[in-house]
Amino acid sequence: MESLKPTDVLDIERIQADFPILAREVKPGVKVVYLDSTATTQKPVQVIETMNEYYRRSNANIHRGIHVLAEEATALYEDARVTVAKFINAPAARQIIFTRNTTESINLVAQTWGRVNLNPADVVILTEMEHHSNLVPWQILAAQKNLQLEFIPVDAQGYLDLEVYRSLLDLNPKLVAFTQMSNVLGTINPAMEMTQMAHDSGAIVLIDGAQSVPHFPVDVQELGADFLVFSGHKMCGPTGVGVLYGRKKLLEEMPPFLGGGDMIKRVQLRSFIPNSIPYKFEAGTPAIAEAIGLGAAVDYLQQVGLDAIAAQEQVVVDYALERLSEVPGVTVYGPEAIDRGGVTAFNLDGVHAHDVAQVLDGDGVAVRAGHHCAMPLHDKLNIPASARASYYLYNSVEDVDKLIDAIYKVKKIFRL
Ligand code: C6P
Repeated sequence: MESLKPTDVLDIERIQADFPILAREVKPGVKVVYLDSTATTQKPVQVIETMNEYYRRSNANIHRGIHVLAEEATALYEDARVTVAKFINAPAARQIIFTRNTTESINLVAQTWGRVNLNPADVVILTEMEHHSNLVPWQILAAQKNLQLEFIPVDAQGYLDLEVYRSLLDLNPKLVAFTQMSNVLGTINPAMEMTQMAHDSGAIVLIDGAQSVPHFPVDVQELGADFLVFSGHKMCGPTGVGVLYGRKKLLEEMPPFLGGGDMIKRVQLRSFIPNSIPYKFEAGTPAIAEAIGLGAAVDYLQQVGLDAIAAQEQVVVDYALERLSEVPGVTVYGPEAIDRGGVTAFNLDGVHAHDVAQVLDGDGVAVRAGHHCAMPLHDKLNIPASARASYYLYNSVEDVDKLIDAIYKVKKIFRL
């Protein structure tokens, strides 16, 4: 029996009108139902137009020229930094480093802070639910510096085992790095509590905010994070720009990551003096239009309201969990709706996740299938892959109905 349908919090029709791609028919008469925002989100016209306008009116390199266009481009780029800083309540805009994405931000911390501050036999604590981008950079560093990596286990319900975490802290780790929200289970981890516990044991904390910052209010000062990293493309912004927030003292003490233009104060043939933060970490011409686009994305999200976005996702994920649980043969991974963001990874008995995704695509329902760059988590769940539907501010409860209808079609095709 079909469940009682809840009401959307946001005016989804109005929101969808901001996203031109959502009007697209992916085949004749079939409109896209975009359920892959955890991979990358769609972009509203406000972001597209801001970038368009930048290229039409103000395009120039930044921090270099003194002509009108260069000054305009520089001001727009630096304004975006201020916008992002305010969005996460960073104490100062210079604590915002523009990188390419979350992955680059984590590699930056590993190869600068990590290379200087970590020594053989030092302990780094990660979790079993990390995305590869919060595992591999530490594995590379561990091989370079002979570090000891430890992992907070994920329990059967998709939560981190905080008792084991507590005992791992007895090893006096130098760093704890974890995701605030899992891109597979959707679990929202108790980041503030975990950060406090790490600090009490003297460790530095890096929080992967790739799946949290776009979806609910994140305040770096409240969290107490030493580093917070996220990607523009997962929050209605363009690809090619990401963020590293860091505590001022840490950033100032860290050596540069990449060498080249703009990251220096003075260069001689055999030596250089690094620039101050944030420029020390932004070597070469950055993704100027993209950073400006990210600023516009933040303005857009704030206009809709992060609390309203989170509430909308709660309604949708709650409904999705309920409807998925009614489909015989479907297993959903992760915790209850109350502790999760807008992600539902699942499998259908007897059908590979890729086949599920392919049949869904036939009805315009776009989901991701595979290991979602979290292979160790899939190993732990004892599955090779999962299909994943993920939700954002433009998804309605009707989109969930379309997902469920398409899953029933998979069952019909595979005679289940
Ligand atoms: N997850 C997904 O489909 P990048 O690729 O650098 O912008 O983001 C990496 C990343 C880091 N942490 C988490 C928790 C993530 O979810 C991601 C990206 C996408 O799940 C692409 S693999």
